[in-house]
Amino acid sequence: MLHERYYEEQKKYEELIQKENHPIDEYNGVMQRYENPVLTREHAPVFWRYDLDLDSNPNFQERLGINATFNSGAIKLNGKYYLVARVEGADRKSFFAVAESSCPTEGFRFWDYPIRLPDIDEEETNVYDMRLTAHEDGWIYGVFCSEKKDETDSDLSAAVAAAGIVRTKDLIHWERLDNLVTLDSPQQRNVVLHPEFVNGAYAFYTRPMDGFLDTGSGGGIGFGTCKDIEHAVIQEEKIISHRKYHQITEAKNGECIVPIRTEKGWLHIAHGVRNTAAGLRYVLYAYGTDLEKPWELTAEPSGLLMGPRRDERTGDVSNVLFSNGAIVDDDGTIYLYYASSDTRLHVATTTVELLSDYIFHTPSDPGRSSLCVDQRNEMIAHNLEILEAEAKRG
Ligand code: M1P
Repeated sequence: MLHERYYEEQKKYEELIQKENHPIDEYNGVMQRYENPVLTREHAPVFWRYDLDLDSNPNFQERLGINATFNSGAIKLNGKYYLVARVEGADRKSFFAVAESSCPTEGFRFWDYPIRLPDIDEEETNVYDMRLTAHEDGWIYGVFCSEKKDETDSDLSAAVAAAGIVRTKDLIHWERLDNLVTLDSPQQRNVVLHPEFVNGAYAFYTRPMDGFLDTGSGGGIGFGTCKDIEHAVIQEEKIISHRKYHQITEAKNGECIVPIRTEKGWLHIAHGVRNTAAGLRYVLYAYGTDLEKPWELTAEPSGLLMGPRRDERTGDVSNVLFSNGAIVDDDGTIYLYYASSDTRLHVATTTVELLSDYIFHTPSDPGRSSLCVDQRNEMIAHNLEILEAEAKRG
């Protein structure tokens, strides 16, 4: 026998999973948002949260609450769409769980059990933000943040972030490899594995940091290679997408998704962070790199691709858009899974063609208000000529 409330909660859960999702009425020619989040805390199965045993839980209380489901890796396998989400328990610890759907924009349902990662370090306190790379070597790699307390610092919140690495073929069996070592950077977060060998080596996008929160002297998104993925050591990181004064990346930035191969070069989506009186503001931006030399920047569109809008602005860590997963479908549609305010996960779509157009044809940030006005006025003047000619044509 089950508590009567179980049936109500289970009904709400099923209704949520089966809810349709539609594009919203907002246009910019690049990214199309959808009305409903694809994962929320309510997507966690009832049996993850409640003890269903009437003897030990006669009042049907939530025993192991879920606080949020957000930053998610993404991959398509055998015709199904998979998200490896960051699920945060009420206890503040994050873990990974696979959600599956036959539709990329709705219907995601968590598998019965969260992922049990091989536990290789008893000091590892928290794990989060897994990027999934289907590598040309045949493995699917998951690169994530592995966090532990900094015992050398008397500040109770001091921590050390490193890039943990796992690999799988089926999202069920996971093999844990050594954490990434970067000789020049004491801490790492937002590390992404490039999907192809580069000059015969594995290549990583890194985010060198001096400390846990501040990137300090870390200049932006780095690029480094290593021969041995099982004991990955990067000798040197070259900065490819720089933090810049008074731009969206001023405080820090980080690679979001696995870069997308096109004939014109690699398409990248990253996050940029600036400081404000209300705290840090995280937005998504895009850039392009050379096909043969992915460490060479070839296009740097001005400003943000997506920033927090409407309900996305508020949550546990407000004013944050963050992404660590996208799926490029067979027809060229890109499903970008992005989280808002460290609370819930959304989807937005574009195509390889549209994102490529955006990256390679959006002008760069000229760096100063005066030059930005010149840049805009030049476009306005040209547009007014076009409109005038059109008006004359009747
Ligand atoms: O809280 C916003 C984000 O903060 C971190 O990202 P970054 O290292 O760039 O500051 C991560 O903890 C991320 O999970 C989180 O969404």
